[in-house]
Amino acid sequence: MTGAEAVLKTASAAGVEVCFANPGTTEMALVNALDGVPIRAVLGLFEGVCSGAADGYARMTGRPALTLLHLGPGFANAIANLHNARRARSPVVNLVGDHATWHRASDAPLSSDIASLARPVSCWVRETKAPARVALDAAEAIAAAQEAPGGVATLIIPDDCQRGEAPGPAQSIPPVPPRPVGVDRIEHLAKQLRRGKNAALYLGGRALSERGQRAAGRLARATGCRMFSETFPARFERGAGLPKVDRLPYFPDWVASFLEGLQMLVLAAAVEPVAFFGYPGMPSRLTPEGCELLTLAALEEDVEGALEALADEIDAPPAERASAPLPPKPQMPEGKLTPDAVGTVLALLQPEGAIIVDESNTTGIGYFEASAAAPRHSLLTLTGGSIGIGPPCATGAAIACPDRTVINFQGDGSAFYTLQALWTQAREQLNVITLICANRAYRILQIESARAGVPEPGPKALSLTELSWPAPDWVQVAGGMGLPAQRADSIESLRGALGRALSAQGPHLIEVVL
Ligand SMILES: Cc1ncc(C[n+]2csc(CCOP(=O)(O)OP(=O)(O)O)c2C)c(N)n1
Repeated sequence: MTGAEAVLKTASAAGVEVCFANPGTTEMALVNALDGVPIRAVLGLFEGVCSGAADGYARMTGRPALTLLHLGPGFANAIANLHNARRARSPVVNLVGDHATWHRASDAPLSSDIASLARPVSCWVRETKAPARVALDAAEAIAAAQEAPGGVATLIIPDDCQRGEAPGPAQSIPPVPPRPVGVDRIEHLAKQLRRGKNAALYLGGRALSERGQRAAGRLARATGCRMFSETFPARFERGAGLPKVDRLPYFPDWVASFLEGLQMLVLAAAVEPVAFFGYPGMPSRLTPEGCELLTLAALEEDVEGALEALADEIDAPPAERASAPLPPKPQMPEGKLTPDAVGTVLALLQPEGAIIVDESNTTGIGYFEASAAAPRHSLLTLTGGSIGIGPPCATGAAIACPDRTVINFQGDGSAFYTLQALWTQAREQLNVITLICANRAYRILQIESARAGVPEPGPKALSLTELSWPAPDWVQVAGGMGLPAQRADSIESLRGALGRALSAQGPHLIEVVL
């Protein structure tokens, strides 16, 4: 068997089911070996689509997909969304082809230092040295990606190691599971929470699963503490039947009023909140002065188990009796199609079990509140601030969950980074509805600039934050990629377009003109 066959047989035996690929000559042995394994091969027309799709897939399954990338330049194109995957702590396994070992010294045009590109976004990087080693390296990469809390593993495989003779696939290596939290810490935290201070649970990672939130809800009911999520959660289970969990706001002055008076912040698979950017005169750390910071579970620890143990320790009533009443549903908006109206229409129409990939940026500010009482859904956000995650992440989520409707609530500026994902959605006939929020601007940059004291930007500054000329025509863009598309410029037309898209199969795009 060749090294390439051994790698893919190893991956398949370890439970890998999908490969998001954009290959080249140095990956053709792996490409050809894909026909010999039950791994779905999905072509992305840009490497950032492959990496973002692997992230979305991992967020919905908890398991890694493969990406297949072409040497240093292919990997470089994938980096921005690997950065988001790293921040989401998504398990992802990158297979990167390289020149044959004997060809390296010639410094051929595509040669580069792939490992140096990979290190900043990867928790594990290795370059295979021999075909006899390659399957074992693949098994280790897959285990490393899944080691709690999850990360990006990058395996660089020279062409001759793919083509050379390998002894066979390697045995799967069981990944290191989340570490349990010790009884001492649970008892200490129970004592602290009982002191009746103004306390809050700060939830990230698996604390935002249904199980995590139910346990957190018991704690909140029993102690009166608040609970809120990270600003940009990787996956947040939400909607009817779950306790109401707030979300930490984005701007530091909003955070200051949100956290005012807080005396104790308990970290549950989240790290201490910091400002997204360094604003002059504002602190980097957002925890109020004098507020105690306690860790219930670090990122690599079993936060769901820890929340349950803590709730039991303080004798909190069980989840059934503790489930909070739902906030009221918002009214269907009337009048102009404002950003808030778009979010409210979406919240009112999204179906049971929807996966919402939210990269709507300024348009979606009101959506989080509006959707608190929506039917059960999963919310996936931009974890690493590197825009262009939405369309690929929605693609990967749809492949992970073919029976659920994926709605990509998407800023137009951000969509342009990875719009090739639409083509993959059409080719794979995925159930993704993309709502393009066509404000035809980088609105957040305009807002940040005004907040920094520049109310009237000059013509050059304006030209660098405006997309209005030429006005992008998203209906044509979608048509060119093979997707049916509609345009909505009023609340009525948005309701109609979304209703039609929801009752059809396959991908759709709606350009929402704001
Ligand atoms: C990779 C990357 N490039 C550039 C930026 C800077 N940036 C942040 S938001 C943004 C514009 C977003 O525009 P859009 O998606 O239309 O949302 P809006 O702000 O208009 O709501 C830009 C360019 C970034 N965060 N990441």
